[in-house]
Amino acid sequence: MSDALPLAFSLEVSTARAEGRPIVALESTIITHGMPYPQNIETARMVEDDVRAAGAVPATIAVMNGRIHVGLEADELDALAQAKDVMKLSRADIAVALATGRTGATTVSGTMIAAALARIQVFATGGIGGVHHGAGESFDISADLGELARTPVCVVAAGAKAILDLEKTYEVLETNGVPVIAVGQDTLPAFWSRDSGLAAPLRLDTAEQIAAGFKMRRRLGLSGGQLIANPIPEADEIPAEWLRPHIETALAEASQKGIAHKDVTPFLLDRIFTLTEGRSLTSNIALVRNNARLAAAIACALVEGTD
Ligand code: PSU
Ligand code: MN
Repeated sequence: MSDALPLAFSLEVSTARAEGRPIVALESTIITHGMPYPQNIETARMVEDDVRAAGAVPATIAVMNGRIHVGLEADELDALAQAKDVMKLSRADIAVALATGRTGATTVSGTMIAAALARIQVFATGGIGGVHHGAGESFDISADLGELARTPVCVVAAGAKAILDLEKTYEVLETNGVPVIAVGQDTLPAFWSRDSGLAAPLRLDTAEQIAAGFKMRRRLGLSGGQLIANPIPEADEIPAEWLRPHIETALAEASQKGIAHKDVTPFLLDRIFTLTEGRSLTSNIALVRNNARLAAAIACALVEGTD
C-alpha cells in the first residue's frame, strides 16, 4: 500500500505543472451522463481547445484503472465517451471506485476533489447540481453544494441547472457560505437562459476581479470554493418562457416513472433534449464553451497576479 496520491497526469498537464502554466479542470460526467454520443466527445474536444486558445491547459478528469486521471490523452477521452456502465462519481463514491479499479466519470463534486488534490484552482462545467424540485420529500440535494462549501476551487458554470429548484439551491449555497458571483449582470443566470429572475448576491465583471476574490478567501483562511455564474451568450440562449413547459413535462415524467437518486439529472437532460428537438443540447454546448473561456482567463489571472 502506497501513501502516494493516486493521480495520473497527461503529458500536456504534467508539462504545464512543471512550467507553472495556468490549468483548467474539466469534468467528465457531462461527457458520460450529460450528453449523447457523438456530441459528447465533439464537445469535450472543443472545450479543451477553447481552454488552449485562451492561454491555459485543459485537464479533463476521470477515474480509470485505480487512478484519478488529471488530463486525458486523446484515446482515453474517446474511450470514455463511448464506454457503457461508467460510474457517476461524487464525493461519496470516488474512493471505492479507485480502490476497486472501476471506470468512473467525475461530477462537479468529484472533479473539485480531484482538482484540489492536483492543486488546480479553476474548473469549468455546464451547470452545477442543486436542490431538486420535491426535495422536501425526496431529500435530493446534489453533493455539488456541499463540495462548494468545503473545497477551494473556483467553479465556472452557467448557474445551477434550470431543472432544479433554483431559489432553494441558492439559499443552500448562501447558508453554507459559498460566494455566488454573477458575471456582468445583476441577476443569476438559469443555465440555458440568461436570466433566472433571481437577484445575484454578488456581481463581478472581469476575470481579474474573480481571481482577486478567490485569493482573498485564501488569505482569510476561508475554506470552500466560489461559484462563478456565467450567463450563456445571448445568441445561444433559449428563452425561459419557451423552455418552462418542456421542463415541467420532463419533471412530471420523472416523478411518474419513479426516477430517483443519480438518475434524475441525466433523465431530465435527456428528456429535455428530445422535447426541445435538440435545442437544449445546442445551448448546453455553447454555454460550456463560454464557461471554459472564462475559466481559462481566471486561471491566467491567478498565475499572473501576485498575492
Ligand atoms: N453540467 C452540464 N451537464 C451535466 C452536469 C453538469 O451541463 O450533466 C453534471 C455535473 O457532473 C453535475 C451533475 O455535478 O450533472 C449533477 O448531478 P446530480 O444532480 O445527480 O448531483
Ligand atoms: Mn441527487
